[in-house]
Amino acid sequence: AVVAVVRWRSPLEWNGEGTTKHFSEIFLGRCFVYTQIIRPELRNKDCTQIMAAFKGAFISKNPCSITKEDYQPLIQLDTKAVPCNKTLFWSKSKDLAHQYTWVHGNIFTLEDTLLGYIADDLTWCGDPSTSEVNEQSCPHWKKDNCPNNAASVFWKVVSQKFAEAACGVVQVMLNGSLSEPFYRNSTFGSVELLNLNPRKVHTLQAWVMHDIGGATSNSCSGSSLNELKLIAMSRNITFVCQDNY
Ligand code: N1C
Repeated sequence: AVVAVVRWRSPLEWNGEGTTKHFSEIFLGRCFVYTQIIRPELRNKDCTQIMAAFKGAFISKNPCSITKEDYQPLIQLDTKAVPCNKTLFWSKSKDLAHQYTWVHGNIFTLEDTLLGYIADDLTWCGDPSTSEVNEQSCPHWKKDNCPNNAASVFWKVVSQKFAEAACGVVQVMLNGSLSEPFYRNSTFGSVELLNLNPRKVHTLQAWVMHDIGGATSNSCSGSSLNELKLIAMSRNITFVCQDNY
């Protein structure tokens, strides 16, 4: 007799942390908190449909070959844009930026929008051999040489959309304690800055933050901020910089 040996293929092992435990419950919980409580004008959004579109981008796929197109069905479900003059970008200053928008109440980072709010601090990936998320491990972009992993591509896609939608004056909070507060390869430098629409955005205002009680600095006159200024100016966007805001 011929015996077919069907081997169960277990998910590949990667060097990064696996999908956040209780991913689906956290996803739905955050989606309902956002659409029912934080922005009740979104109360008719279908969180189950949003999660299905999100998972559809990476479930059952090679987690290192995710494309921007994979996230298009999800992006199309999120329609609400931030009002003009209310967009805040940040780079290497996430916690402070979020504390600021939380206290201020009327200025928005990407994590104050639906998709950013849901995905913030979560990890996720799939595997070609199953239709489940991989809770064991996910690719580490560097250690696994995997730039096109599910999370990195997601942040690229949503950051691009967030920047394209911005209008009026836009703000960016930078970390003045770093030698390069503006870093060209960051998401802000490589995606958001280049996707601002100069027909809609007239001014980019940088706030360079420093540790309270620490030394003040003059980063605005340094070479890193000058590089940002030149890129903004070449794109016909007025650049304003303020140290120690
Ligand atoms: O690479 P960065 O910062 O410059 O990206 C920040 C920039 C912000 O203005 C956001 O609009 O890009 C957007 N963004 C997020 O909102 C975000 N939330 C969580 C980009 N990345 C985001 N993350 C995760 O932090 C993601 O895993 C990414 O790789 C880091 C980038 O943080 P950074 O280097 O401080």
